[in-house]
Amino acid sequence: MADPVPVLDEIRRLCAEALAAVEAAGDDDALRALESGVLGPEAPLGRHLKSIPRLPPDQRGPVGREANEGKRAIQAALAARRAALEQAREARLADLEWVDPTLPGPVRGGGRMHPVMQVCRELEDIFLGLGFDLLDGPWVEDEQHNFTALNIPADHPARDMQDTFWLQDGRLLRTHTSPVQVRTLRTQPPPIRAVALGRIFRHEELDATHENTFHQVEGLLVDRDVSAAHLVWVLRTVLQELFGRDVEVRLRPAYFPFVEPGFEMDMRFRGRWMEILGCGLVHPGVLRAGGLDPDTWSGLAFGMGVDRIAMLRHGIEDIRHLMAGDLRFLRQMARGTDA
Ligand code: FA5
Repeated sequence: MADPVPVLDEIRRLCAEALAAVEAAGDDDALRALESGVLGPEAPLGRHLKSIPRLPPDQRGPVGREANEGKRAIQAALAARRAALEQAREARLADLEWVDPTLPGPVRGGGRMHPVMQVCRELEDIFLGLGFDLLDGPWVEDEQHNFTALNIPADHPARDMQDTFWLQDGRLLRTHTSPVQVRTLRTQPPPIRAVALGRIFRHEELDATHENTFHQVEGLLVDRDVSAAHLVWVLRTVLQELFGRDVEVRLRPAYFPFVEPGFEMDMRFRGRWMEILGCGLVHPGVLRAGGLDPDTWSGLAFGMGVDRIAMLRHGIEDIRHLMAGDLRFLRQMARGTDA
């Protein structure tokens, strides 16, 4: 029969050791190991608890009380330690997530506007200032809008002037912005004063002034008694706004089936002439295709190569730089961080 005093001392010692170990435990795993190592049925304290029924009746009370109180104290210490560890973990996470909104933000390289887009925005501003509306048209067009309604029927040699990317369904990538003329005539009553800026596509042989993907600004003005003098005034005003007073341009007669008369305008660049636009007075057949009576209405139209304007603007010697996407090149023409 065991002497109760040494048993009680041993239980107290076991409990004190267990409580100290719980206090020192650094994580959940350590707490779990302690729990089974101290309170499990095969652990010393567990064995004492199990032995209570076999003790003499006068010892059962004190040993049982001591062992059960110790067990409860250890369980409470385990729960408290678990809660403290969890709190510390949350505090660490909160520390990591803490943001000081008063600190300056990270410095990022700002975007820059592409030189062609810079010219597009400037042209938009100038035309808006002259009272023109801004229009848009689809890149994928049909033959009717791109050619037929512009007086270029299927067998017309003028189709060869704009080598075309055809889609399998018979549609095409627009070869100029002039289809927007057709769309506008069909949907807007005159008087009309509108421009459309956008991307166009031609199956071109590439060189320093010819790309296969480039941009045009199409202009259309329809009113009564529109003359070539109005055309020249609009173009000269726009170019002077863009380049200043000393712009040197020349107008040459040219053939486009959708205007009559038709012209091309060149601008002096590095001592040579560079063609920048086609223009003319809207052909009566185009007005008629748009539902207007050519005896009442007349119009002027032009299509300007925006990429070539960007070349003149920045002194770029080869148009192929513009769509090549080389940032070292583009950064030289960067304007601000307003892109
Ligand atoms: C046309 O595209 C006509 N639609 C313009 C027009 C509109 C005439 C309204 C009359 C009335 P053209 O093919 O010439 O015309 O092109 C017009 C301008 O686009 C040219 O003057 C040139 O500045 C530019 N351009 C033409 N082909 C290319 C190319 N491959 N790469 C870069 N720019 C080009």
